[in-house]
Amino acid sequence: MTVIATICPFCGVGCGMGLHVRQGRVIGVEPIPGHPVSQGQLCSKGWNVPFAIEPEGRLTRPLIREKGGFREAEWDEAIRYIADTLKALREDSGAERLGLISCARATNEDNYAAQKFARAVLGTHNVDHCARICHSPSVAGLQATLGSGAMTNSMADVEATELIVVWGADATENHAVFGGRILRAWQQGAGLIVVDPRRTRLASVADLHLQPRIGTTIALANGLLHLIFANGWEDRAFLAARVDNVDVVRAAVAEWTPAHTEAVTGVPAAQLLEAARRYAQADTAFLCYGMGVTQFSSGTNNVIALANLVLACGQVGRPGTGINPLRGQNNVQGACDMGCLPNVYPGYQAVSDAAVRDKFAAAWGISQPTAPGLTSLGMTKAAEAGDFRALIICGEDPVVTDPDQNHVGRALRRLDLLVVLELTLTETAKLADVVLPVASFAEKDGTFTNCERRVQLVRQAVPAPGECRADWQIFVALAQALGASGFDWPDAASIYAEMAALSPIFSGISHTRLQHHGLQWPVDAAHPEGALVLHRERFPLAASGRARMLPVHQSDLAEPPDAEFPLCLTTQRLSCQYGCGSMTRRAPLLEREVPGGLLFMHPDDAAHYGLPDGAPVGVRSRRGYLETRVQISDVVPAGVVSLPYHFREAPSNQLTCRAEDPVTHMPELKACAVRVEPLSRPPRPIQLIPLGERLREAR
Ligand SMILES: Nc1nc2c(c(=O)[nH]1)N[C@H]1C(S)=C(S)[C@@H](COP(=O)(O)OP(=O)(O)OC[C@H]3O[C@@H](n4cnc5c(=O)[nH]c(N)nc54)[C@H](O)[C@@H]3O)O[C@H]1N2
Ligand SMILES: Nc1nc2c(c(=O)[nH]1)N[C@H]1C(S)=C(S)[C@@H](COP(=O)(O)OP(=O)(O)OC[C@H]3O[C@@H](n4cnc5c(=O)[nH]c(N)nc54)[C@H](O)[C@@H]3O)O[C@H]1N2
Ligand code: SF4
Ligand SMILES: [Mo]
Repeated sequence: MTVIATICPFCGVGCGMGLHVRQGRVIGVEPIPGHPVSQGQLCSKGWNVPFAIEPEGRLTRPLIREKGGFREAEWDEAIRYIADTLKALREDSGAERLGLISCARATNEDNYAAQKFARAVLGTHNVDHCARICHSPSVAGLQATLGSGAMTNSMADVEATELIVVWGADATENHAVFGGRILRAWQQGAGLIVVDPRRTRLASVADLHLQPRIGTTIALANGLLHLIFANGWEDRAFLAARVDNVDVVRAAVAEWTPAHTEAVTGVPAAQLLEAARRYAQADTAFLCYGMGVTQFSSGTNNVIALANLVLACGQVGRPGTGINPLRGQNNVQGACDMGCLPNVYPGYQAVSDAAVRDKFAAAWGISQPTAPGLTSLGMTKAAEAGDFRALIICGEDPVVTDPDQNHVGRALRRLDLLVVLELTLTETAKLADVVLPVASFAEKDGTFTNCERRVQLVRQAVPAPGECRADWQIFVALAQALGASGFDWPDAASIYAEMAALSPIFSGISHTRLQHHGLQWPVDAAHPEGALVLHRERFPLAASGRARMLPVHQSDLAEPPDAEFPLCLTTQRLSCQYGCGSMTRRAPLLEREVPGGLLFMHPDDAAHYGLPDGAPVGVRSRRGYLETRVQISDVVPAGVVSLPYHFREAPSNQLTCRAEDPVTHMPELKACAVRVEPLSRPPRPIQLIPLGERLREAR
C-alpha cells in the first residue's frame, strides 16, 4: 500500500489527507498529523472519501442524448458534437447567449482553463459558479469596505484570540474540523459569542447566544454599533488612522437604540449591551460568519454591516482578529481567485478596466467583450425566457442546489445545448445533451485554495476510471476542436504558471513552492512567504490605504410569513451530508446517519398542528411542494421550520424563492414562507428528472 498526501475534496477547511492506494484503487484515508489546519483530524465526510469517488457507479464514458435516453460515445465524437453545436449557436445568435458554470469542487487549474475557454474561445464573460449563491455578498461587501473579499485572518487564530464570534455559521456541522478547533479554544478560555436564530451546537455551549429573528442582521449589527459609539467603546486611534466615513455611519446607527433593536431583532437589550461591550473591549476578537449572513436579498448590506462593526472596534489587521467569511466548498476561494466570475479575470482584475482587458487580450491573443457577463442565475433566467442557448456546467447540480427547482428545470430544458461534466449522473446531468465523465480529485494533479487563502497541492493517487479526464483536459480538447491556440499545457503546473504570470497576487506561487502545506495568498514581492493576516498596515481599497465604513439599513424579508403561508422556512446543512449529496450519499455510513430529508419543527408548532415526532407532512410554498417527515426539535425557534438541502427526494429548493440581492443577485435561500399539511400516508419522494425526459419546448 502507498500513501499519497493530498487535500480533502469537501469543505473549505482544506484538511490534509493521505490516500491509501492499493492496486490502483483508493482503499482508505488517514489524516496528516503535522498539517497546519487539520492537525491530524478529519471529519466523517473526509473519512468516507473512498466511497465518494469509487469507480463503481461513476460515469466512465461520454454520453450523448438519443431517443429519450443516452448512448455511449467516443470522446472525439462528443467533443466534435459540442464544438460544432457551439459554433453554430454562436453564429446564429452570438456569444452572449452561451455560458459556462465552473466548479468550486475542481482544481484551480480546471477553473482557470474553464474561464479561459469561456472568455478566449466562446468570447463571453458569462462565466460563474456556486459562489454566486454562497459568498458573493462577501466578495462584494468586503471589497467595498476593506478592498478584498477574502478571509482576513487564519483559522489557527481562534487559538490565539480572546473572543470568538460565530455569526450565522454552523461550524461544527459545516467546517467540522475548524468547529472542533473553536470548541478547543473555548475550553482553553477563549470567549464565545454565537449569533444564530437556531441553537447550534456551538450556541448551546457559548457564553452568549444571541438569537435574532431570521433576516435581522443589519438591525442587530447597527444596534451593537449604536451601543459601541454611545459608550465610547470604538477604537478612536484606529478609526482616525485607517478608516473613512465614520461619522456618516455613526449618524446612521443613531436610531438603533437598544429598545428599537430589541423590538426588531428579538434580542434582549441586556444581551446587546454585553455583546457590544465584550466585542469592543476584547484585545483581540475573531469574527467569522457564514450563510446566515450572506443568503439574503440584503446579503451584501449584511456583510457591510458586519464590516462596519469590525472596523469600528479596530478588530482587523492583527493576529487573532479579523472578519472571516467561512468559504464553503473545498475550492470556492480558488474558483473566485481564478476569475470564474462574470466581472473579474483571474486575480480579481476587473473586466471593466481597459488596461486589464488589454493585458488579457495580448496574453490570450483575442479581444474581449467590455461589459461583465451574466451571473449563473442570470443565465438560468435568460434560458427560461428563451434568450439563452447553450450552457456548459462543470460539476454543479443546480436542479437540486439552485433556488426554485421548478424554474431551474424549465430553464435547462429550454437550452439548445446543455453539457454537463460530472462524476456521476446527477439530476442536472440527466437533463444534459452531452455528459462528459471527469476525473475526481484523487485522479488528477492541481491545487485547491481553502477558506484561509491557503493554496495547497492536490496529487494524483490513482488512474482515472474508464475514459474520465480532468476538467482542464476537456477544455483543452474543446478549445482545439474550435481552432483556438493557447491551450497546449502539458500539465497542471504549467496552467498555474500561466495564471500566476497574469495575476499579481499569485505571482510568487508555483507548484514547486507549495510542497510544504501550501502558501496563503497574496504571494508577491511584498509578501514572498504569503500572508497569515491581511491589512496589517493598509487596506487595498484606495490609494490612501484606508478602509471605508458604509451606512446600511435594515430591510424586510422578501417573503415574510402570512395567513396563507404562516411559517418561515429556512435551510441548513447536516454534518454527515454534503451539497447535493451526489458524493456523500454513496457512503453507506454517512447515508445511515440521517434519513433522506427531514423537516425540523419546534415542539410548540408540532403541538399546534397535532404532529407527533416522525409524522409525514407536505410542505408547500408559492413555488412548489414536497413531502417529508417531521423531526421535533427545539433547535429551531417557534414559527420557523428548517430543511437540509442535501436530499433530492425532499429537495428544499422546491420551495425556496429567487428574491435577489440587488448587488450580487444572491437569492434569499435562508427564508421563504411555507405551510405544513399533515398527511395520513407515508411521504412520497419527489420525482425529479426521470431519465430520458427532455421535452424541448419550441423556441
Ligand atoms: N457537512 C457539510 N458541510 C458543508 C457543506 C455541506 O453541504 N455539508 N457545504 C459547504 C458549503 S458550500 C458552505 S457555503 C458552508 C456553509 O456553512 P454555514 O455558513 O455554516 O451554512 P448554513 O448551515 O447553511 O447556515 C449557517 C447558519 O445560518 C443560520 N441563520 C439563518 N438565518 C440567519 C440570520 O438571519 N442570522 C443569523 N445570524 N444566522 C442565520 C442558520 O441557522 C445556520 O445555523 O458549509 C460547507 N460545509
Ligand atoms: N436551499 C439551499 N440551497 C443551497 C444552499 C443552502 O444553504 N440552501 N447553499 C448553496 C451553496 S452555499 C452552495 S455552494 C451550492 C452548492 O451547490 P453545488 O455546487 O451544485 O453542490 P455540490 O454538491 O458541491 O455539487 C458539486 C458537484 O460537483 C461534482 N464534482 C466533484 N468534483 C468534481 C470535479 O473535479 N470536476 C467536476 N466537473 N465535477 C466535480 C460532484 O460530483 C457534485 O455533483 O448550493 C447552494 N444551494
Ligand atoms: S472538515 Fe471539511 S476538509 Fe476537513 S475532513 Fe471534513 S469535509 Fe474534509
Ligand atoms: Mo457554499
